[in-house]
Amino acid sequence: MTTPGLAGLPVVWGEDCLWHDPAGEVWLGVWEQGTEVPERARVLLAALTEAGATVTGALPHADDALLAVHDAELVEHLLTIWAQWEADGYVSEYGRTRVVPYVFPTPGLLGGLPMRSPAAAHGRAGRFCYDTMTLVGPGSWEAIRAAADTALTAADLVAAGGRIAYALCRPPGHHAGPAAYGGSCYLNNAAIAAQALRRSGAARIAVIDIDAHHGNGTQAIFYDRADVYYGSLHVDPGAGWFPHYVGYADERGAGQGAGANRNLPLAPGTGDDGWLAAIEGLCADVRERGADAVVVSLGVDAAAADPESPLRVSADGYRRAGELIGALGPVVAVQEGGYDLLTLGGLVVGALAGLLDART
Ligand code: SP5
Ligand code: ZN
Repeated sequence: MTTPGLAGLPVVWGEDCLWHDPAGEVWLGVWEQGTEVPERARVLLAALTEAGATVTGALPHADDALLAVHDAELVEHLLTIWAQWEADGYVSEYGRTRVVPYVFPTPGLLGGLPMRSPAAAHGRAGRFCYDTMTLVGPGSWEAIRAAADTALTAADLVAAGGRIAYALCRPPGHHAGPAAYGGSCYLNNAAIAAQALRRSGAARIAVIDIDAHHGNGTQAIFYDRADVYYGSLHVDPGAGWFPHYVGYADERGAGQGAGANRNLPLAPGTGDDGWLAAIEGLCADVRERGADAVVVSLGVDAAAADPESPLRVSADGYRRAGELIGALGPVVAVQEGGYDLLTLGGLVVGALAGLLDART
């Protein structure tokens, strides 16, 4: 007999999030099993239901909410690339069952020349994608779009006066930038929710990203803005961890956004004490700046058992993180990473219970 701990918590869920099955990832040139699997969502849904949360369906939202943070070309690419890949015979003639890029238009390749849209789908595949791990296949777009609707529906609940709402979405989003996708992320669900909250009248938003990895996409989207603070704690990219090139402490924002970006890189092996101290540091920023609503990028891959990060956070650590963040104000929690199927459910339930229990 378990004690329901999430009574009254709205969990927004869209069945279409299950359609995306990357069927692996190409890592260091080799096709591997991959960890961002549909089963993650099933596990979370079961755990949250068991804990007494109220599951509510994701509602469709217009594309303008996506286009408020992403370039139209990226959205169009994600919408069309699989159909073109299939129609052009990459599956039937060459056995390439997923879209995997092989050429990337880096600044060094372009040398200052304008971006092109290559005629061949295998050339175009790398235009917006920055790694080989973020594959597109049948059903990917439906899930990508459903994940955004899930985050938007959760944002609506908080905009309407709710204190907490949770978006049970996949694929995750925080590595997706204005015109770039990677890191198992395609559209930035958390950034889309944050911008929707701005549009519904909240003047100042704080995004707190507790996924084990730096949310380079969210940072890029809001880097020059003062109205959306971005704070992240994550395994130090300088110690050899994804996303390698971004997520350093000296990235503090630019222009109007100078000072509104905070990165707290953590050494591999960091456990509850160091991790929670960093969260408290981000919370202090938010209290000082003020925020009308908080978006939490709720990845639970900093947990000790997770295969994708070397951080060592416990289930109790996640609960205490929820208590710290929930005290800041209304919260939209958006699911990001978290890959250990055996512990995933308990970690998210703990974090959400902490948010619910927080004293505001
Ligand atoms: C949302 C999110 O958590 N994205 C994680 C992206 C980091 N992925 C890095 C993957 C590195 C390769 N993993 C290989 C695991 C051992 N096979
Ligand atoms: Zn992560």
